[in-house]
Order: sequence, then C-alpha cells, then structure tokens
Amino acid sequence: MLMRGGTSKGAYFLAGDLPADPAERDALLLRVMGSPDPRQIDGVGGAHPLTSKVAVVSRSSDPGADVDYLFLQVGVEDATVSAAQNCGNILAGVGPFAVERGLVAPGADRTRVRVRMLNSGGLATAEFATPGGTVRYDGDTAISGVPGTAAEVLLDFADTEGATCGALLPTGAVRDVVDGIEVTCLDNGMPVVVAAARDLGITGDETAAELAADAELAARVQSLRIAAGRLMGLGDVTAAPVPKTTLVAPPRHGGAVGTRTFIPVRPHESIGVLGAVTVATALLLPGAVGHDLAELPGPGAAMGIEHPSGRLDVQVELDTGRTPPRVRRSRLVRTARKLFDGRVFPRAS
Ligand code: NQM
Repeated sequence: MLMRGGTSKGAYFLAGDLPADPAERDALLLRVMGSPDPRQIDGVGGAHPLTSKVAVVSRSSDPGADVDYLFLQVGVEDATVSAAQNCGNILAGVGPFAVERGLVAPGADRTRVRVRMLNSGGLATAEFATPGGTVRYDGDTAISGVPGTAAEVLLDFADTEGATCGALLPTGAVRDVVDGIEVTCLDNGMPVVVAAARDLGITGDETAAELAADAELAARVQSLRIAAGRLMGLGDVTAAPVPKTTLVAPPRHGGAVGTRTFIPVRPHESIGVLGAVTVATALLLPGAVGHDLAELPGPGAAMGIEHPSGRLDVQVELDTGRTPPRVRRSRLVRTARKLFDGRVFPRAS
C-alpha cells in the first residue's frame, strides 16, 4: 500500500510479504523504489529521501504492543537501505495500515494502535477515527507541508529517550564544542546535533532551496555531524543517515523556535517528527543550545517548532526532578492518507 504519512510518502508492506532475509529484502526494495537513480524512474519512489521510504509491519509478539514497525530508508542516488533511523512521519500511516490489513480490529468510532518501533525501541500509540469500523482519511486537520486537510492521527511516544545512542545526552554533556561550534547532541527518538544558525553563518529564515544551493554550508554541516557523531558513540557517520543537524534561531512566526534541518546534509523542507521531538526536548534543557533563544510557552503547552514550510507543534513532558532530566512522553498531531493499494512490479534485477 502506498501511503502518505505526515510529510513523507512510502510503501507499506506486511513483513510476511517480503523476503525474511534482510539482504534479499533490501535488494528487492531497491528495485521496487527504482534505486539507485536520481529520478527513480523505474520504480515507485518519489526521487527524494522523504518519498523513498518503506514501512514493514507485522503483528507484535510483545504483549504491550499491537504491531511491530520497522522503518527502512531507501537511498535515491545510492543503492542503500538503512534501518539506522526511525521515521515518525511514516509512523502516522502504520496504525491505519494495520487496520486496513486486518492486523488490528478497529473500534466502532476511534481506534488506538500500540506500535513497537523496531529501529529505535520505544512505543508509539496512534489514535485515529474509524467510524463504523473503517479508517477515515478525510478530515479537517491541516499540517504544514501538506496541501489541504485530512483526518488527524494523534501520536503519543514513550521510551524514546536515548533510542539510538543509549542516552538522552549521548556525549554526557548538555553542551559541547565540536569543530569550533557550540552544539547540543541529543537523542529523544532521533540523534540530532543542535547548533545556533548564526554560528554557521545563516539567519535561520532561508528557504530549503537557498540552503541547498550553499555548498559551503553543506560541507560545514557534514564536518560538524561527523565529529559530533563520534562523540555521540555512533562511530563513522560519514555515510549514515544519522545524526541529523538542526540549526536553531529565535522564532519569527509565533512559535517557540525557528529551525532549519539537514537530513543528513540535504535541507529538509520541514522537519522530521522525532527530529522535532528531540529539538523540542533540547529547548527545555537549561544550558542546551536553543534553550536561551527559544520562546517557551507555559509548562506542558505545545511548542511550535517553526520550519521552512510552517510549524510542527510538539508537547514534551520532562521529569526535571532528576539529573539528567528524564522524558516522560511526547505528543503531536499528524495526518495520513491511503494513496494506492495494489501490486508492485519490480524490475527483475
Ligand atoms: O524524524 C526525515 C521525515 C524524516 C524523519 C528524516 C522523521 C522523524 O521528515 O521522525 O519523520 O529525518 O530523515 O519524515
């Protein structure tokens, strides 16, 4: 099934429909998407990392979850399939897909699906409308980066802290100097290097296209994330999709902070879901880059994370009575839509 999940688009598969051997599975998915090829002309991929994604879903063996979700990032120009990161946008389609495929029985009005996230660990609960036992995709919720409106999918995350790196602050410090730049390295579901936009010579108000045209900036971001990746215990991240880098600036549009994100060096048109959750967490930590320039709403209120195509509102609950603080949960709203359901015909080899 082809679905839009938040501001991403991908192919959703039942795990049982794919080869069990990961190498065989990945080779098949490259052919399904049409990679490697900048246009993905011979496959169903959308020629951009945000539209070259795969969700693999199955019933969960964990009594605390309904389904297991493995996210796979399929390279566009490169013949790579990576499970190194999670994706909270594609996650928005997982609950509806699980109901569509009969993995979860729908409620009469609304359905909650508990999703075990295999890439990062942690549990997400997705809640969405299923009037009469059928997933409703139409609705009046607008999210930045997607034209029109659709039915809301409420996402609630638990246990995402240190998902990939093992700790919320993987370097052990709330602030480090890396490559001559002050950064906060954080992982609340996505490893992210947070730095001030002005320290990399930008205002934080540039369009994604303007940033994409700046080769010098891309080189600085790459050198920063390679050095930070080592400090975060991620090894050599030269060719890895994480850590992401988010450059923060004071908010300009009524939100809590302005952001420009690189995935990992290509500018994001908006911001990833768990990326935004992680940046929002940094804003709450005294001493972290971003904390001082953010305009924080009252405790518990959603923080508007501004990005090139609008803003993403994220609620993060921290237990600040502990050192370092613990993350209780985070919450946000997405939408998802079923776009196409059918059979894909990958090239033979
Ligand atoms: O951070 C892009 C996206 C993402 C990931 C990326 C995401 C997340 O916008 O949870 O959603 O960071 O590569 O879909």
